[in-house]
Amino acid sequence: MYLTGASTFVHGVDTAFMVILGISFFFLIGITATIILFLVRYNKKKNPVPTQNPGSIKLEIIWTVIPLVLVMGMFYYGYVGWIPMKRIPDQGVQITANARMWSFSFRYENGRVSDKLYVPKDTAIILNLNAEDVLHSLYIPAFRVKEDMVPGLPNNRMWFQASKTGTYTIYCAEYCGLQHSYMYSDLVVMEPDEFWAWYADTTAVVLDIPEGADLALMGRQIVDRNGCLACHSLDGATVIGPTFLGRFGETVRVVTEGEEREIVYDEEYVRRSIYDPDYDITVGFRRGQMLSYEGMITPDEVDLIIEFLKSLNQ
Ligand code: HEC
Ligand SMILES: [Cu+2]
Repeated sequence: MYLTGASTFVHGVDTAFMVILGISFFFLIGITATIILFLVRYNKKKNPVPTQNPGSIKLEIIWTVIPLVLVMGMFYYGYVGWIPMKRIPDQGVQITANARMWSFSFRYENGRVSDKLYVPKDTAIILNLNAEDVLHSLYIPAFRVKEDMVPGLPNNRMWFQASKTGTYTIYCAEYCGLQHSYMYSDLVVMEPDEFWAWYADTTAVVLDIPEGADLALMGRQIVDRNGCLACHSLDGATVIGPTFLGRFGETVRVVTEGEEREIVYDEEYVRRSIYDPDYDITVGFRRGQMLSYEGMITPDEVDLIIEFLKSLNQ
């Protein structure tokens, strides 16, 4: 089963893994058997006078050469599995993967942005990795790929090629703060024609609100999708940022350009908090924790978030 993996890297990584696991098992069993054999054969009752062994060149050579061959074998399989990951092809679908505390987002060359990674099957996918705040790591276990995302590191890239359609999990594999364990997303592998149709569907970029839709519920989905709840609770508790519960329409104390002032928590305030979070800092909280969602959340989506926040007061 392990020969037909979800990506082209699975075979190489799994082969190296099985070789190392096999050698480890061979020694686990061999050494355990030798211990038991020696316990029986050379215990005090059976072998009352210990024999001095002055050394043996032959033995020294054997136990140097055999392990050398084995570790070189492990190295070979490891190297052969790893080198294709480092040879990033020139041609492929370029996607920018963006990480922030504590969510991923993916930007395509035509400007489409998504919180899940959608890719076509049997095509080289080149991810340009970008971390906005701290170290993150993009890990797709089913694909056997993982690469650290380092803030400010130029040419931070990884690539892979999917062999099977389906949905796989993407994890952040670098501890990046309190809600690190909530930082995951999906990788959706589609047939190429299906993918290109999705890619070209720019109407999806413009929000389509069906008649009679529950705006607050749509807002809730946007909040979920963007990972806001990692920092803002819905039950009144303070997490990293202030709670969303019962705040809309209230008066809040904020620090604006060093001056403390009172301001009404209204549409304008929410919009500014999302696009320019450091402009007003809610008293009791630190600046720089929330990053701007400019370019990630459209103004239409902000309106829906506002509807959701209002609904929390009812
Ligand atoms: C990494 C943590 C974090 C994430 C993620 C985050 N925020 Fe914030 N947010 C904060 C902090 C901290 C503050 C308070 C400091 C400030 O005003 O910038 C804040 C303030 C706010 C405020 C003002 C709240 C008040 O009571 O004064 C709003 C509104 C807000 N965030 C909305 C959002 C929305 C919507 C999202 C998701 C799109 C989001 N935040 C994602 C940390 C976060
Ligand atoms: Cu992370």
